[in-house]
Amino acid sequence: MKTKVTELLGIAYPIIQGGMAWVAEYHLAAAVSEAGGLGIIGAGGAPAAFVREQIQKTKELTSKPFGVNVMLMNPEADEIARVIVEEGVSVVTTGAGNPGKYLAMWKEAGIRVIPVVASVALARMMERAGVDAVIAEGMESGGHIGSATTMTLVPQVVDAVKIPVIAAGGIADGRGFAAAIMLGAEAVQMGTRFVVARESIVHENYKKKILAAKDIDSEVTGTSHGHPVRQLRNNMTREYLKLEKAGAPFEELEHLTLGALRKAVVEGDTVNGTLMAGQIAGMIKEEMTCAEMIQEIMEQAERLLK
Ligand code: TUI
Repeated sequence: MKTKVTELLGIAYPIIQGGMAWVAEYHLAAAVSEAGGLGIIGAGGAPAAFVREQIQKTKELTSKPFGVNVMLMNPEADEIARVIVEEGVSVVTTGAGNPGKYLAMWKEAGIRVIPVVASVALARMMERAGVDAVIAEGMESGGHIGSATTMTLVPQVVDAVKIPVIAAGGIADGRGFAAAIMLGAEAVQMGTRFVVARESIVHENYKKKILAAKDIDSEVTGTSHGHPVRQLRNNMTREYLKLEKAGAPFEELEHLTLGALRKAVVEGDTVNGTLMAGQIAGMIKEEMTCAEMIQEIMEQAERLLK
């Protein structure tokens, strides 16, 4: 299936894997790229040296295009931005901020730059700054989110900019893919579905929680201090929301979440870890390889779009 995004990125299918912190490491990224989508290494809060190693390991597993996601709150974001250029990565996505200060360097290096935006205003600003496309991410997504839903954000961003728009948030099958195309998107980005890919190194306990999740099993923590994060309900979210409701200071809340994503992904702590996942987790029932997933989604979508 050809779209402006498959052309822009040199990939077979317009499916991008979300650059999830801790989750999106080189095995997953390489598997998605090998399957014809765009695999992405999620730099998350990792040091620049670790990101460089991840890039090099991905190159050993695939010769197809792949990307790196820069989480802009990372204290080493400046160094990571340079590592991406030095390693000749072809696509960069960004999250949780405005990547403006890196654009000139990345564009000069011939890198395709695709920021995640959660509003029309940022999408417009990014287009003016010269990015190649934007990912419009709705609040159905897991992790750090904005406040507009995918259904409302995607068509409004599509109307506001001329560059291609990639839809994210709440998409995990061919129906969601087809709906995104109907809203004017040129590709989709999926996160939660790839967390449970066979090639994903995420702890079995975390995967089981996603596979068992129902439609209303996620909570949004951190709204009171401007960093809303969607994750599956557990002991951690119950504690957090109780404290947040009581007006606990940011430092106390932050203490609760420190290292909690790692705890969930690496140690499989589903009680006190942060099980970031989108609202579509309730629909995901089976672990599959990335290639199986992408084939299934494309077949279903192409049938529907006809
Ligand atoms: O970035 C994400 N999702 C993430 S980042 C992350 S790491 C983390 N871990 C623990 C606590 C908090 C974060 C986990 N999930 N998605 C992309 C995204 N970007 N969603 C929303 C935004 C966004 C928000 C505001 C992008 C730009 C923005 O603009 C602010 C500005 O400066 O204009």
